[in-house]
Amino acid sequence: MTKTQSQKEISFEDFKTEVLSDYKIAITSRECSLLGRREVLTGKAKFGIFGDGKEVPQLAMAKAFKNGDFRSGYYRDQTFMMAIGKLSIQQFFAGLFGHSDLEHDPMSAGRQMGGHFATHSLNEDGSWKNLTLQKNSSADISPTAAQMPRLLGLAQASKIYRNVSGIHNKTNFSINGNEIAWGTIGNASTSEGLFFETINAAGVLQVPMVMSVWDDDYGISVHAKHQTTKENISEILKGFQRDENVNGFEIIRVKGWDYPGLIDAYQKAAVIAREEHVPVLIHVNELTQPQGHSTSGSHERYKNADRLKWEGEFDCVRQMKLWMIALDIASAEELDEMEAAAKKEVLQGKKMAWEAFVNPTKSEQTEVLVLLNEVADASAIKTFITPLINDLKGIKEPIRKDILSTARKVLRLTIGESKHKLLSDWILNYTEKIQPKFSSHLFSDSNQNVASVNEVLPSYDENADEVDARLVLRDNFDAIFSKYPQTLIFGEDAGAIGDVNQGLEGMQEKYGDLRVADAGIREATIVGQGIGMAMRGLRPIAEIQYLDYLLYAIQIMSDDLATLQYRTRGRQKAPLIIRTRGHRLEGIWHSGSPMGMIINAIRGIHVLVPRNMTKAAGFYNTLLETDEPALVIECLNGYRLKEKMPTNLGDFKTPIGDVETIKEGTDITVVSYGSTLRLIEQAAKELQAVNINVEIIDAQSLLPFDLNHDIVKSVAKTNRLLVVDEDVPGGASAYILQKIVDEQNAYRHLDSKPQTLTAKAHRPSYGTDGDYFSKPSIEDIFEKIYAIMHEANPKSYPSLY
Ligand SMILES: Cc1ncc(C[n+]2csc(CCOP(=O)(O)OP(=O)(O)O)c2C)c(N)n1
Ligand SMILES: [Mg+2]
Repeated sequence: MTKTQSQKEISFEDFKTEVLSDYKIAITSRECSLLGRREVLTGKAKFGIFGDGKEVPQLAMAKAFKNGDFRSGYYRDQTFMMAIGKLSIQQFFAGLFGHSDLEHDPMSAGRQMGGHFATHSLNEDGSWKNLTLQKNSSADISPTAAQMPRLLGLAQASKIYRNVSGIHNKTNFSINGNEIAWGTIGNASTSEGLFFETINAAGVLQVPMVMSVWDDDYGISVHAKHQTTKENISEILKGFQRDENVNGFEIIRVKGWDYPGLIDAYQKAAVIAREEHVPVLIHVNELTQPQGHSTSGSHERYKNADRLKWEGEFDCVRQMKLWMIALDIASAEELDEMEAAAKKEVLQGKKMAWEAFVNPTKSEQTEVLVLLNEVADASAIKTFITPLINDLKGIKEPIRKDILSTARKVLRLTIGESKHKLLSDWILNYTEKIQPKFSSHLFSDSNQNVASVNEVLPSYDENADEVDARLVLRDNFDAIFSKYPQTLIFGEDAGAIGDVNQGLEGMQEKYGDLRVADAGIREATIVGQGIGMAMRGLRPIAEIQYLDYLLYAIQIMSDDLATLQYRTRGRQKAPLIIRTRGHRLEGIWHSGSPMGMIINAIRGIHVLVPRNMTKAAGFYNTLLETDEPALVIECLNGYRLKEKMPTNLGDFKTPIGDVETIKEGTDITVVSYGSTLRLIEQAAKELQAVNINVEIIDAQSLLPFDLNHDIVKSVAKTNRLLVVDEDVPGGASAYILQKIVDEQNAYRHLDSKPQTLTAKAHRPSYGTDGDYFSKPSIEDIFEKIYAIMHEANPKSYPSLY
């Protein structure tokens, strides 16, 4: 009896200690929110969005969260991050101030506003850490519900690791697929399509995902009655509930201020997800927002007195405190003392974060002031410079903009003076040192980036047969799947029938339906699956059936995938390959080539536009040797054209960022890519007959573009330039023109106006005539080039019209 009693006592003691330690995290987090808001209102930080009112459920989630698990959440989760030991007080404030040093703000090095959390999956050199030894959070982004698509992939990775054998280096990422992906979302954000798309897909895929909805009845000022049918997300998702006969979700509802209830809910959810690989939805309701949505407004404007009173009473931290007192875990006085201590600690942490933030800039200010005084002393117009110096000197806590803009203003005043060079050197050095803090890591800096891969030409048997080009792709995919066990492909019709153009024919039979899989019609989450799985060490290829439907996924590519390396300053990566097919075929939604929109939306992802399937296959082979994301657009009208079958399948590599001259010529340089090149080749033959000798360059990759500046060398020879594509006027052709004329300085060599020839501004019309009157035709290309030659030499090339 005593033994049992003492065991019980010991366990009660342990329990007490654990609860008190949780409470300490909750009040520390709350204090950070309160002080954080004040820092914004006094002008030290620019914007604040905090996790107050959501503390207690996050403690429960953290308890169930294990090493190897991943979070994909949003800006309310500071308490969770603190509870898993990945966010200190000082780091919280460094993020709020926008400290551009990763040592201080490990979430994004000041690139994201505070409240956007991340852990480091990568070492400084871009290599993977062992993710099973740490708790992981994918990097948050601001667009509501945009954390959802990747959540699906983070969860699916566990399923792949558990069920697919032979994956290399698996133990760095998974231990038998036991990892859960934990999603968090606000109640209002569940109105987004991405939320519903993800929920449905997770139910279909049966992946270990625990989805928490933090429900505070509001989305900024908009009440649940405008957001959610029946004002209740778990009620309307009831149909997803699994039963003995059919798969689905486990759905749990719990009050956000009920600490023991929350702990039970999260423990239960974790077992279901981890062991059974069944997704769980936890609807956490009755949450509050003690300080309103963010620092940009006050909630008294839209919450009535009753609501505000209720929020005060049911504040989850207050309720936890009352519960602790009722259970005799601590007295009110003891808890008050804890709160006072937490307040002090937070204040101290904030001070340290502020000093660390301003001290480097203060010493830069001192340095530039010494220099500026020297420049002023030697200047004939010292009286004009001194006020600028005094203004800078007067700033107690300068930012870098103050320093640099003063130096640059003084520079203009000292042209021709003795110290001018000293100052200009300083400005250049300073900019070179500081600019990367804001601009580095758009792409991978590692030794596996695209620049690290050299071209390997396809090799051929002497009597190699010409085959349907889709077979080159198919056989190359076969080589890829056997060479890289961590690769998998999925998309609409990609599985059983082997894609709509049979580029994956037979692959599912050979490699199984986890590695070659059909997916629902849900482009955004197909890409999301890819992002999440790539973040966990797999090499997914997400297939989007047609380029025109990439628009459904462009948001997530732009907001999530393209920014991932950048927004974590190189501490997370998702080397996802997105495969699609496009350019001209038939009608508005099967002929699109909206390349300008794409390349401008997804800086941070490589965009590759192979002209045939051998080139495309070579890009896949290259990409699998790199650690960067890319979009590969195959030519929709090229699958049945004939190409020779290479012998080195899986090994030949198309270089990224290299152009290829596919026909040499002397009169004009024509730059294009993709399907259009075949028309240009035909037009060039016809132009040869009238003595116009065209040089044709295949850009091959739009991002990056002609890294060696080979096109300008061609223009230097021909002195004329035409860019042709199937995009709208001013689309990708304008980008290409800017690259060549502006960046490569081709204007110096031009004897004729550089021009573009594009599709019409409208979507391409249906049928052969629709194509002829919508997209550039062989005649259009012939005549455009002829007109340029006519203008240059009307005698030799008399006007056609
Ligand atoms: C796509 C998109 N639209 C609008 C916004 C602006 N916005 C930021 S938070 C928010 C409300 C979110 O409410 P909820 O999901 O309930 O989360 P809460 O802040 O209440 O925790 C809105 C509309 C955004 N960030 N992204
Ligand atoms: Mg809300």
